[in-house]
Amino acid sequence: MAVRVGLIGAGIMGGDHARILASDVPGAELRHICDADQARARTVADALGIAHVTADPLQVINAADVDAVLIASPDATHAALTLAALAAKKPVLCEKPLAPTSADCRPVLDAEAKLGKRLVQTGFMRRFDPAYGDMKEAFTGGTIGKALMFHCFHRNVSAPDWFTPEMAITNSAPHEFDIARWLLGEEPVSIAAFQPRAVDPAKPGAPVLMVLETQGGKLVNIEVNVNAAYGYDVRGELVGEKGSITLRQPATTDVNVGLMQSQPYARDWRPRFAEAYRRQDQAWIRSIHTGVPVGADASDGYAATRIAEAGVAALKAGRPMAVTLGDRPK
Ligand code: ISE
Repeated sequence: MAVRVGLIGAGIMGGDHARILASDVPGAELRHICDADQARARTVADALGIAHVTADPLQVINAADVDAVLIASPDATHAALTLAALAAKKPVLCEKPLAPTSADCRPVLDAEAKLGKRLVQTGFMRRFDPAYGDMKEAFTGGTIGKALMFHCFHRNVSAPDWFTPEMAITNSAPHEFDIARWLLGEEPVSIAAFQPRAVDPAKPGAPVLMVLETQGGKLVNIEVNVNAAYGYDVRGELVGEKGSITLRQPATTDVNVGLMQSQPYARDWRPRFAEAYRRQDQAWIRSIHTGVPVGADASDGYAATRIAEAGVAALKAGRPMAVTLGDRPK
């Protein structure tokens, strides 16, 4: 039996998830698509043969022919729509962040705990990325010995028009907050945040440099520059006592011409992490068939948002802030 999916959001991520579910995920059937922009939703539906188009997300979540919900609407809607999916007792893959504030995440954790069953997967797709997976396998296999530092660069071409100055920390950096927790297996205990005085901090996407310290005394430095201009560029290097492991940019060709060798950068995260999204969505549907949850859960979504809140506070205060992840229900 196929898992019948209701998709909420037909924008940059909703459209990509629709394409992935329709073409790369055996065992999934996309039945409903919802977006406030009906024309946009209709365009995706017509291209992929999706039966139902609506502007009402609750109609999708509660539809009798929807078994599972994928939320790819604006960040501020994520928690409320996830709560509605939990109320309908339907598995939900919610794009990151779970919510822009930890206060909005909390009811999701409590509602799921009350159900006594894990139904929420938070869309930290880098956990499914082959390169990060190889990095974690090498590290846990002892290749580089004890981890000391994790260097992260997260660069976008340019900030979208809906991007606010804080979103470098609350919208982009949660990927690094989550992948660092997943990779190191440790929680951060403090975060410091800086911005170059050469930039206008009020400019959406102004660069932010953060340094986290973990329970075990490891350092994670994260540069987020959403106006990098030259390309979409995500880098990582895990440094240990015996060596380091560096992410390689996925490339299929080198172009050799005019005494130069070059490789293209992706324009945005979709091609850069295409395999991660594919594997994430396939694993989600497989988990619904098997009943064995996978990937980041609601508690991971809460943790990433808590770290982001501390990062925003640290930037404003001009000093390191403690990261407290509180008591999270199992
Ligand atoms: C976006 O929401 C993502 O998830 C991308 O991975 C990230 O690079 C981008 O900055 C975010 O806005």
